[in-house]
Amino acid sequence: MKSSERKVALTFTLKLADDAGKILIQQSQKLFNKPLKLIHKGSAGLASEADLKSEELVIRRIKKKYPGHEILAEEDSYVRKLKIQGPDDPTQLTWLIDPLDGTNNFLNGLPFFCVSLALVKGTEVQVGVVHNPLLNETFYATRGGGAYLRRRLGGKYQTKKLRAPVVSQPLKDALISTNLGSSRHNATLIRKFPEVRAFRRLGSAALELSYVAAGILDAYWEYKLQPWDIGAGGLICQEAGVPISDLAGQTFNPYVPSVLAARSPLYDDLLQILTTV
Ligand code: LIP
Repeated sequence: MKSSERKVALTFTLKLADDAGKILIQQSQKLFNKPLKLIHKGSAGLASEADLKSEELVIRRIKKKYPGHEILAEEDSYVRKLKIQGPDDPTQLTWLIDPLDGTNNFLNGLPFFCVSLALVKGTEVQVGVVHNPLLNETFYATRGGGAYLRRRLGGKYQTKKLRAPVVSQPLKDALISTNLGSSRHNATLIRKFPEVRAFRRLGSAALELSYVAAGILDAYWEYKLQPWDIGAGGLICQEAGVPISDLAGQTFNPYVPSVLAARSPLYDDLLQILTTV
């Protein structure tokens, strides 16, 4: 993909994420007074009217602008019972769509959720946008073009380039987000984990990765994720220069369901702990 094509795709994706975010705000207003219709997806969790409406807009716009591209969207893939795997063709262009990442937060009224959109060639993410409509914060990146955070605060727009912080802060001072405590983590890991400043469990993989890229969190890892959870946030980390891989230390690939992102040199310490405990 040419850099000019990535730029066009980025402009399109930023607008799309913003419009999908407006749907989430409307749905959040509706949720204030009455519950939304829910879909129970078993082990795949919950979805709501908000997820469906946001996803419907995103798919419709992508199909119109890029009719030749593949689409892998969270709710649609559940309905179509798609087997989630990477493409055989390394040149295939696929959109990874999470119309509402942090559904549980959203439904409980916890204001930490986003729209996460990524365009991937083969298994290599080309464009990624993570938009938090409540905070008006958008993290975005293009392959080779850097990662950025744009926000609107008090009516003023600010944009900054994200660069991996080089701080030799020890693990005991790190602020880490992970789903420690869920059944996906074994009890031994929790018991044996060295002292850290604090653990968080924020509930939106896309935002958590973006927060590591921005230096807001020192590290994030999680197991059993889906490509639409980590595609955009993964590229944002890579472009910010933050080390990211799967939990076996292999190069980041959105189709591999585990992820570890941490600023250097914590990344090495954490990988060591997570692969040996
Ligand atoms: C969720 C993630 C969350 C993770 C869940 C789920 P959803 O995405 O971002 O952090 O723990 O497994 O995938 O379902 O809210 O879009």
